[in-house]
Amino acid sequence: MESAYEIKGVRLWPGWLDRPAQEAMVADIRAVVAAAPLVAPVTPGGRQMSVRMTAAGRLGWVTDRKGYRYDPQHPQGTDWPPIPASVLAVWRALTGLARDPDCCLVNFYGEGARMGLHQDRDEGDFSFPVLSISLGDEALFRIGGVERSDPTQSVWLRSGDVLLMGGPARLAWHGIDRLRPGSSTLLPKGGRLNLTLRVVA
Ligand code: MD6
Ligand code: FE
Repeated sequence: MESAYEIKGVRLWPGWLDRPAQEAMVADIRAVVAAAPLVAPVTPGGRQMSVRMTAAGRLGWVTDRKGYRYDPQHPQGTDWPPIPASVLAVWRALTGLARDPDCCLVNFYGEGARMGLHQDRDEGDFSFPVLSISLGDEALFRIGGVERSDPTQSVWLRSGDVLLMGGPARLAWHGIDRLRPGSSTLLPKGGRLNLTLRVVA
């Protein structure tokens, strides 16, 4: 692993997961997706998001015409599968918290997918951080401040990188501008998985 560093108050651990750990985690996420299939979410405003999404844990974050919310069930009407132990281990190691996350949101980026600048603020208790794990193709992450108009910086997230948004950076605006297709061999058909772990309270 390279050494950890901070960018705009966000802590980054480049290469926290080595290749075997990444492969094991992908296998665990495949099992999650088998139980809770990826869906193409629609924003409350009716726009199709370019990522496909599912979740694990007590609650999953969903969006549709009715709004953004945490829901105890997948849109298909089943409970979400449990958060894999491999994923919980990263949360426990890097947050040091006794409290486990309620939600592991799973975002899949195919070619051309992106994530507009946003804040994660549907959780209800911002004293807990959000932890993010990147798997597969490299992605250009943009991070700003707590005001939408604050200046931003960009960093390429690579497979195995882990990022923690906590403290003053918890409500920072952030997004994914683009992927670098073909930059990783982790997912045989390409693309990127991003896992975000949240305490919903
Ligand atoms: C992504 N990440 O990396 C998008 N949210 O694909 C996020 O939206 C995110 O990296 C909250 C905390 C950390 C993140
Ligand atoms: Fe986010």
